[in-house]
Amino acid sequence: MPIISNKNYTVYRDLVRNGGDTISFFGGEYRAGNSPVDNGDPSVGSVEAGSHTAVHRWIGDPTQPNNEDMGNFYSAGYDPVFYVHHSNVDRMWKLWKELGIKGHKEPTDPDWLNASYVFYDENEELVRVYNKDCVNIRKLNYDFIENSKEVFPWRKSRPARRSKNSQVEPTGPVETVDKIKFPVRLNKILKVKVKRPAVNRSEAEKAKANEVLFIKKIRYDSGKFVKFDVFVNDKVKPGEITTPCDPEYAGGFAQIPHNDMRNMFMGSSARFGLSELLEDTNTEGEEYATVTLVPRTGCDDLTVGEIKIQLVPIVA
Ligand SMILES: [Cu+2]
Repeated sequence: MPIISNKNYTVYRDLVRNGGDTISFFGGEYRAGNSPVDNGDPSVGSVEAGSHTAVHRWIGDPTQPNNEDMGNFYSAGYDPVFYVHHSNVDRMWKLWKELGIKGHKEPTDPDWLNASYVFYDENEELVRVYNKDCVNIRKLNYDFIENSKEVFPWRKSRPARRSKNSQVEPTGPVETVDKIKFPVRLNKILKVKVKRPAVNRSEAEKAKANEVLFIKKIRYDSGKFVKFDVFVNDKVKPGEITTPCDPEYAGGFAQIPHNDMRNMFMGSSARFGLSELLEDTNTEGEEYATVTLVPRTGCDDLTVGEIKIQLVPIVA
């Protein structure tokens, strides 16, 4: 699949399919006083998890010992492209907000609004910047020069619905998730059936809550690049390959390494929006979803502690 169309599907996944609510888009909450690692593994947000991490990995130089500069936390900011790249992450935030989809709401918690950071300005003076001052980018005296959201090719990049006669029921037994002994090591493909909270939801029910797949308590060596992909209800015929442009591809979990944290294990989790995926794979009526985790790199000692599907209320 050409990289250019693949890219549009990735952005659609980041901004629409996997970013259906505040935490799914921005990521889990980090609170002062809680250690990130012990804090119940806050999830990665879709604004960061897909295209953002892929670009870090793609630009990082594989001939350097730690994929410098963009491919490692300590060195990413040495590359001038880092600032362009993160401006685009900021732009993705704006686009997500302006899509006008119910549930696309910024956090309103005062702890978040009043969180602050210090930076040096152009005069080498220390300045404190609050989250609440960054919500409205016009206050920051810049904008992105685009006024028609309709022009973005990714907006039309919802994967095409799979035709029923191209689907086959998988052969061979697949364990249900309650039979799996967690934590499970992802040194090989893991395929499990996960019970869904509801089947055949009406449009009114879908407007009230998103169906979300949670991969929780992921523990990984933060000194290396890790990535696994997640497929749901993949029923393509044997020999056919499911690509990131197909509806069965839920997304991936990927982390850029910290060079100074080799053999230090970090906790995280991931969320994947299922509502559109189930529609597009003709599987809304199935009691179980078949979830496949495919390790791609660095997963030999990565473990997963929990897999479940829940309804996440959509806050108006
Ligand atoms: Cu980044």
